[in-house]
Amino acid sequence: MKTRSLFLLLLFCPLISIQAETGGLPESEHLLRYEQPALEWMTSALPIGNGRIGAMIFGGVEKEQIQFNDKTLWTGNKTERGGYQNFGDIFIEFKNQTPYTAYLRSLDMDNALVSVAYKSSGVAYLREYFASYPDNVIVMRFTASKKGKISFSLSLTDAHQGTVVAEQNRISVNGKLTLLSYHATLSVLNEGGNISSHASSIDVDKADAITLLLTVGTDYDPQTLDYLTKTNWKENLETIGIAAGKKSYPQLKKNHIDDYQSLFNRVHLHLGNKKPSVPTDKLLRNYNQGQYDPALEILFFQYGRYLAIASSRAGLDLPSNLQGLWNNSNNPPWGGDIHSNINIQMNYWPAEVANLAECHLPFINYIYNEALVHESWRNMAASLGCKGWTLKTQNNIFGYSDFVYNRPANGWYCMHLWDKYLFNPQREYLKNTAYPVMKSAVEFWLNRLFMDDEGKWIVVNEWSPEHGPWENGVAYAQQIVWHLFAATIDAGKILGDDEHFIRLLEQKFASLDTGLKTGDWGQLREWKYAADDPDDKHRHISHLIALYPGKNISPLLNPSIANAARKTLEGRGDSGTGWSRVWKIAFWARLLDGNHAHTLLQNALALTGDKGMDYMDKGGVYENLLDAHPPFQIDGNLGATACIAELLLQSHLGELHLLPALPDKWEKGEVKGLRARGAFEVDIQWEKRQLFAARIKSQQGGVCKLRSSVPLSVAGQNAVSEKDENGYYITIINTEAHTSYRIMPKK
Ligand code: FUC
Repeated sequence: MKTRSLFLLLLFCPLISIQAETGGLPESEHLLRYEQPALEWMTSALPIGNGRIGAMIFGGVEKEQIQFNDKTLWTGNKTERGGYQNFGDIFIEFKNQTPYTAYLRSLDMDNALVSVAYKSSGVAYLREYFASYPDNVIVMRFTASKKGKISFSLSLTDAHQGTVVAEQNRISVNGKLTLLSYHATLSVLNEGGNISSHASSIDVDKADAITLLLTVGTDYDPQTLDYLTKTNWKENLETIGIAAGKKSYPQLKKNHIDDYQSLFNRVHLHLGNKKPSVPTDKLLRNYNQGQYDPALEILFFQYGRYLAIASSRAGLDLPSNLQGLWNNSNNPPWGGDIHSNINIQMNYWPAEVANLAECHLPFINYIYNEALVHESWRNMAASLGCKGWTLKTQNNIFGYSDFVYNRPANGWYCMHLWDKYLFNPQREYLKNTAYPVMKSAVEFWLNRLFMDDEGKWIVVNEWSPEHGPWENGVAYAQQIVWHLFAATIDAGKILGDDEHFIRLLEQKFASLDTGLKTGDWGQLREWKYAADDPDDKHRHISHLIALYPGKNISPLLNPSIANAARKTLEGRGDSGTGWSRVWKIAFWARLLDGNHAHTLLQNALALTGDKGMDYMDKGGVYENLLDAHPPFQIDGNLGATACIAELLLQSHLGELHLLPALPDKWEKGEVKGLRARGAFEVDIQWEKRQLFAARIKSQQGGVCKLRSSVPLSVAGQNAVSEKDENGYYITIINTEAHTSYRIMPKK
């Protein structure tokens, strides 16, 4: 053996053995870690999920609590609102594990794995938890460094009045809610020792290692007209449990990690930082006390991606809700519903840009099903004397919609359908999924427009969520209808088989009020008639929807309107609920003001312990980095990822703007794997706040227009970089499909 490798071996040997002995903390780059068990569900427990089922892990040493959910477990039906429900808890009372030392609890985002490690009486204990998408189960594994050291009593509580029965090595639960029935099975697989069952609990005595498998399900099916599955759902759950039980723990873990990493590993963000050397709660506290560390911002960015994967996977056509899928209450805030006036949309902002297009599908398919397959949203349009479909603000999973009308939500939902196409143009998808839904929404609005004295088409009687008067021509509605018509015209032209309709739509569109008007204090008007209060700090800023996620306000397009948007934002201030702070990151990014956007990012990362309802300015994050409205609401987490991406890459104007809003604090860094409209994948490196190198991977070929603040050259191409009237350089590449282009600043 060469001296150097021997040296390395000696150097790393002690490390390896310490790790094996303690079970160790995962060596992950993206780790939330804590040196104490979670005390509270909302603020400190750690989430796992496979897009359908999930759990919150507390990590208590003597008493472990694993609260679990199934995204479909709802009370209510087509006519009764109901609410998203807690499924239940698993409690494990361990024996002989106190006192303990060296406690570590972590969520490893690189592997989607929660771990708990500690030592007691010379024994190192390790627990691992994950929710597997490929095997469709929640897996829990307990090991110890010595044989025969695992003894506990296991029980499961159903959050409703179902029956809980323990038999042999299984605890099963059966129950029924308003419409849906549910079932869960928890199996105990022991290596060594003994297990015995009692009425509703199981005892494990002196085992070497234990694997617990949890299968959970309901008879919900979003594709059938009565929302009930026609399959043998309980038998299927049994089969899933049996199949998982036949696999070894390493095999289950490998399946899970391979699947998860195929999504998570697509995007990397580095901000010239090192891995945090302190636990996450400390990191957060330090950050809040002025010890700036971009490592926290990276964790926040990647946490949104982790949570998107954990709460929304292809296969179940049901979007994540106000809490993703994590909920420990049978009366959660707003019923844990699907809220249409910002929240559900924000949940899906990261899907395309943060390279998780598959995770968008539950929302896309939900929109399609509710708009075209089920009746409720079409009936609502019909009851207003209109064609097409529309909805209200609060929505359960059975098409039931209440609270006030939020008619423009149909257009806002269609932005998602259209954006999905722009990021990955697929004709079949456009023709069969997006266009029919978009056209139907357009038909609704064609019935609700009237022409005002100035010869403009105006939307009748709308609101600006959730304040002020109902009026004609409200900016929120006008802007959404503008985006809907613009997108539908583009879509119709691409498909080329609906010419008559598109011609008619173009005529309307030409005289449509854009909802972009400035007001008396230089602001963008929220209402056409009512005055805007300069001191209004309302959390919703719906009249800037054309700035983000829309595309019709930009300093590059209409600078005076963009200035008015800036005035509006200055008026609204830099505070707000969790999601409101996050939305403002994107607004400032789109105004190309990276520093102001970064202030909002810092405000979004305000550490809070507030769990009570607040509508004003108590937003931030909890110790476990879950976003606080307050209370916990996941939109702020998922939205933040998309908004951070807007600082580095924007593509809404039909061009790839590289580093459009880089904050001064991000002096040096690298992002890999972001996606841009036009089917491009983008890596960017920067140093001294200037672009250093980039790589554009063209997936489908076609023209790629780059915007940058420095002139660029493209390796192997004769691309010219020309300065435009805004002082940016424009570089055009004619790309070939499946080809990468290396970009450098011109010397
Ligand atoms: C909207 C917001 C609230 C909250 C609720 C779930 O109505 O105005 O702040 O986020 O949704």
